[in-house]
Amino acid sequence: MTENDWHSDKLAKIVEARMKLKTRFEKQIQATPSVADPTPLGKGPANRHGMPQVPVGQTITQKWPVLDLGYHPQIPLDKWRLTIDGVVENPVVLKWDDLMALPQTEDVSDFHCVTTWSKLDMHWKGVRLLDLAALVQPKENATHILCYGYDTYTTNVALEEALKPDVLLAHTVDNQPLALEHGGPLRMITPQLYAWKGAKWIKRIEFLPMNKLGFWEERGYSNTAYPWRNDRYS
Ligand SMILES: Nc1nc2c(c(=O)[nH]1)N[C@H]1C(S)=C(S)[C@@H](COP(=O)(O)O)O[C@H]1N2
Ligand SMILES: [Mo]
Repeated sequence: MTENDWHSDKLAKIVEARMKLKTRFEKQIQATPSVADPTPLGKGPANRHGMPQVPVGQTITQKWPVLDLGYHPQIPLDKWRLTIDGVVENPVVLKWDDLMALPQTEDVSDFHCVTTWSKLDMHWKGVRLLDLAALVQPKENATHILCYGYDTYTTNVALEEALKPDVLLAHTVDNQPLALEHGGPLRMITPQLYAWKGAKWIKRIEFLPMNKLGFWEERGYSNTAYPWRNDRYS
């Protein structure tokens, strides 16, 4: 086998596992509020998902504010690692080159911060959480992920949200490398949930057989964070 054969064999396996995961979670994904809510709260023309352009209580901003715990960890790419573990068949620790060798996805999506600003039509590039899940293969009992940042931040996401095709581990935004203050070199984005569900400076994704609250969820933020239900605090 040449290195190329090995590489395309690995890719073919990821694509096959991705299809299986999609099938396994399709019903749950179709039932989420950002897909199936008959009375979504918001205003403006339909967005790319048939939801209102802006969720209730949000104002469009052109600027991109920075929100975090105040510490911006700097990880050189040669030291950078992403651990994906928990209830999975094949836990992995990815180096930067491993991440870049995975299928790369570009997507345009909106960013809704719970502090009431929304930035529309951001152009992202990175690796789908779905493809990372295909790589590690969550066991049958996996229901959630808990994401960890290099700054000690944590946030939880249910798998039916995390496996949506626009959930990316992003390294590039609007054709520029993701800036440190926005979570560079790599952050997660969850365009169909409030933005605190996307960990900046992501270092670990743990698949869990139950729900486990993250940093803000423990402090009264909503477990589910659906923008079109004004689902901010619990
Ligand atoms: N690692 C980490 N990720 C984080 C946070 C954080 O404090 N640490 N803050 C969250 C919150 S509350 C929001 S609103 C978004 C903000 O992303 P931005 O600073 O790029 O606008 O990142 C989320 N991800
Ligand atoms: Mo936030």
